Amino acid sequence: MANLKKEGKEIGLAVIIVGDNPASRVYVNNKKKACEYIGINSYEYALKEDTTENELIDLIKTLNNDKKINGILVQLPLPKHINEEAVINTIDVKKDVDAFHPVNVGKIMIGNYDFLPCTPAGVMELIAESGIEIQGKDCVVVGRSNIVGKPQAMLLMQQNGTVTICHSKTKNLAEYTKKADILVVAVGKPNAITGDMVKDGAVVIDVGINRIAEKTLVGDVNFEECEKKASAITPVPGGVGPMTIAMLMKNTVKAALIQ
Ligand code: L34
Repeated sequence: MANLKKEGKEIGLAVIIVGDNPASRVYVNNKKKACEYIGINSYEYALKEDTTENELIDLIKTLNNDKKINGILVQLPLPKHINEEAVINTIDVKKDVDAFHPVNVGKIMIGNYDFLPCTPAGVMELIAESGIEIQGKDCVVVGRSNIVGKPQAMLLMQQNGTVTICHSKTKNLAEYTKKADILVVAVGKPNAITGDMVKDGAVVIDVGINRIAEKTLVGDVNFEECEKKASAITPVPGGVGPMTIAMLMKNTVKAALIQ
């Protein structure tokens, strides 16, 4: 297996985690493992829950100027006393491997971008690698978050899908989901999509990760029911989550190349 470091390429990713959200801890650990696997130097900054916004912003400014750091990722969510927008706005646009900075978000909207946000990019990769065509398909995205729903809809549209965005105020959600050839769900609620809401032969992509018991993870989609109808469906765990991490690795390599 190729390994960047063994090939003499030094690439650095800074991962900042604030507080002790157990899910964030798992995700950050998985990111560090992926870095190790492909040979990216990962630098973890685990900050205390009571870190101030200014302290976090100062750390980002230091990392912006650090030559050995090519990518900076601030794991979300942040504690409530910290303004996420102010923090994201501080990240150097060229080191923004999450593509959350408004400049990068704007570039995606225009269609001329360096980085794509990792989760929607992972979904696009899954669709492409499965040989599923998007052009002309009815695509329904359930959820309108800045990190998944909105950019996901944009990417599907750029691939010539006909895109509908549904959200918590959508009247009669099933009416929309039943029309979807490609259904992407990112709402953070178990069983948000049941079998009766899915068209025969649909492609169902489940972005949700919900902890329903100490060790039990489920997505937003009722897998057992929807599997019977879907032509392709992603599981949770082992579906979109690992793709998110793969896309982070891709963005980090790209950041190093750009710099
Ligand atoms: N800044 N914050 C920033 N960037 C991101 O791209 C994320 N996201 C989301 C949360 N906050 C973020 C992630 O990294 C979600 N996310 C993420 C990353 C990895 C996994 C899931 C979500 C993952 O590894 N999922 C495994 C199971 C993990 C487990 O056992 O809990 C899976 O197989 O789905």
